[in-house]
Amino acid sequence: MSTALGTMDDLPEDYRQDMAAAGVAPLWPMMRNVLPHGTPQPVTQSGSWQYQALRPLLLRAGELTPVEKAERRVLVLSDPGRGAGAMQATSSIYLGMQLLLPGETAPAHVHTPSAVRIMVEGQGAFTVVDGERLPMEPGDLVLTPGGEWHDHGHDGADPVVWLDALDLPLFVYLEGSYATEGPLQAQRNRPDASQVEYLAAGLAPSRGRSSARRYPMMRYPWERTEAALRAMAAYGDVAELDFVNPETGDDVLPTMGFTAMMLAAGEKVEPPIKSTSAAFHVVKGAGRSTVNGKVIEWSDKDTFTAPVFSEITHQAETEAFLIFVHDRPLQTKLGYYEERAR
Ligand code: GTQ
Repeated sequence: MSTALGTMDDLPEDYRQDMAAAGVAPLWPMMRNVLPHGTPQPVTQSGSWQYQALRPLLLRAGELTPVEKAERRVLVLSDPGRGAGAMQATSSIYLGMQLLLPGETAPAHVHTPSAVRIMVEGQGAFTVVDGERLPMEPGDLVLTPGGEWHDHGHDGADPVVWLDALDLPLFVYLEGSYATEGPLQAQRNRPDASQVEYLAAGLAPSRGRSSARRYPMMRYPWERTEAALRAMAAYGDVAELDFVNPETGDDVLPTMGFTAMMLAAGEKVEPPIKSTSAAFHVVKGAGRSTVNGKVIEWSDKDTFTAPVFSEITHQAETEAFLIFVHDRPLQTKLGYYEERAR
């Protein structure tokens, strides 16, 4: 096994210039940068965002920038490891807090990345995806898969805020990110599929009559998620539930996965070290988490992140509900998802 690899300084200046002129570079001085031993060396650093600090900034954006001038009125949560202005929260996950004021409309568009909304505050907003009107109530998870037309509207009386999670960094990296704008969609006169075809877990439209869509259910109402977590906790099970496609049982999207978790007051959990990066959003409750030694105090509507291979501990002070976004679906497809004992 090689230990000390040759460096750039070992090479004569004229050879370095000739390589650069020929458009090549030696691998060996860079080998450990691109292939470090044992674990990756993430650029991402754990970040945390208190909702009480973001909320006034968002409302100010509402005064300063009309939605027509923004298309999407969003404050992006920038990874501290990449610095101010970073358009990503982890290597693969983009997070943004989006504000919609009463009566506003965010115009229809379609893009290659997928988006998921976790509703944070306010009543009366909705997203229309491929003609299906998806109501957005606090804690709801709403999917906007890549390639599906979507626009947002707001019939309520108070500002509405939600957290956007997108696989945008991947698409930017692949030079595959783009959007197309279009007219507002006509809405089908029918409640969304979570209230009709997929009203109950374990029941799906009869195979003879339906040909399942790729994304059959695009809204996961919070009250059902909370009830299911409470039932598991009441019987002593680890109260963690993955959001899945009700037809296939697969993760809801090809790249990003979403997991809801409940912690009882005082409960402490130490999950294994995972190869995924993650973002945690506190639906309600208070507690503290440690990410690679950094202590993050959290309460209602706060958000924090963890880079790949983080050592994470969660400790709830009150009963707490969190939803976390991770890239396990992508890593599983690429064949390298991994968990390690701590
Ligand atoms: O709501 O469609 O945070 O297109 C970033 C890009 C939200 C959206 C974002 C988007 C959207």
